[in-house]
Amino acid sequence: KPRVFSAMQPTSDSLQLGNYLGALVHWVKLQDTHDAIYGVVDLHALTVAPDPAVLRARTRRTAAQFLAGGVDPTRSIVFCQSHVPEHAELAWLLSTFTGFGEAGRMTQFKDKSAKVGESGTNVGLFTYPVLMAADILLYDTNVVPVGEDQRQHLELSRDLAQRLNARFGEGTVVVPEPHIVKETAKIYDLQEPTKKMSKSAVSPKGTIEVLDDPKKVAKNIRSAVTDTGDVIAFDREAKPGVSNLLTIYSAIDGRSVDQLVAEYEGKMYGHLKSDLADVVVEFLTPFHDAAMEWIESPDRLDSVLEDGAARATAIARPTLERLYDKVGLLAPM
Ligand code: AQP
Repeated sequence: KPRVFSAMQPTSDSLQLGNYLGALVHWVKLQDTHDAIYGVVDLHALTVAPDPAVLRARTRRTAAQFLAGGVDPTRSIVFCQSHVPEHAELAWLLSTFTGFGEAGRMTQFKDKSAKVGESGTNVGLFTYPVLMAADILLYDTNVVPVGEDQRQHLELSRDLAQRLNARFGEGTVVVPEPHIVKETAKIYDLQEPTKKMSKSAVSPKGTIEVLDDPKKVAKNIRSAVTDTGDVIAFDREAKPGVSNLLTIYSAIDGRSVDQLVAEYEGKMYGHLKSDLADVVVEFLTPFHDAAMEWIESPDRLDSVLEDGAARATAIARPTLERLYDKVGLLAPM
C-alpha cells in the first residue's frame, strides 16, 4: 500500500473547522487505501513558546481529536513527534541541504514572523518547513493530505527529496505528492472571509473551534460576515463570506454547492446561516462526545501514543540510518 503521512500542531485546545474539513476528514478516508501515519507535531508547536503544562495538555487533546474524528489506531499509526527523536535528527541533516534564501521565501514564516515582529521571532520558526520535510521523508511518504496553506512547505519537501536523489542516487528518498482536496482546501475566517480560518486567529468570533460549546459555535455562524446584496450564490471574489458558508455546508452535508444554491434561491442570508448553524452543531456533537471520552481517559490515550511511537520508530530509524550512511556519517561501533 502507498504510505500517507500528515500531522497537526498542538497549538490550541480545539482544532478549528478548517483543520477538520481540510485535513482530518481526508485522513480518515485515506486509511482505507493507504498505510497511514498521523502525528501530533509538538516540536513544531515549540516555535510559538507555549506554556509547558498547556502544551502537554494540548498534545493529548489533539491526539484525542484525531481519534474522535475517526482515525483508527489499530490500522493507522497515531504518535507524538517528540517521542521519535529521528524527526529532529533528520531535520538537522536536511537543513544542511536547504538554501538560506529558499527557507526565507516561505510565506508562512513571513506571515507569522510579521505578526510577532523580528525581535519576537525565532530560528525554529524559520526552519519549521525543514522539520516538516523531515517528518514526511522519514516515512518514505507517498502522499501528504494537507490544506492549501501547506502547499508551499510541501513543495520544499519535494525539492529536498529531489536534491537528495540527484546527489546520492534515485530512490534515496521517496518524493512525496500533495493531496489537496480542492473543495475544502481552504476554509476561511467567518469574520474576515479572505483570510484562512486558523487556530490562533486574532478574533475568536471568526473561528469554529470544533470542541467549543455548541451555543458558541452556532452564535459564531449566525454572526458570520456576509456580503452586500441578498442573493445566495457562490462567488469567491464578490461574495467571499457566503461562498465560505456554502463550502462548509456542502462539505458537511454532502450536497454540492450548486444544489445548495438552487435550494436557497429566493431565501435570505439569515436562513442559510441559521440552517448551517444547526447542521454544524449536529455534525460536531458526536465528535465532541467521543473526544471528551478520550480526553477523560489519559491512560488509554497514552497507550495509543506509546504504541504509535514504537511503530513509527520501527520505520523512522532504518530510514535515518540509510540516509546517515549515504551522506557519509560513520556508523556507531
Ligand atoms: N483554514 C483551513 N482550511 C483548510 N485546511 C486548513 N488547515 C489549517 N487551516 C486550514 C490544515 O490543517 C492541518 C493542520 O495544520 P497545523 O496544525 O500544522 O497548523 P496550521 O496549518 O498552521 O493550522 P492553523 O489552524 O492555522 O494553526 P496555527 O494557528 O497554530 O498556525 C494542515 O493540513 C493545514 O493545511
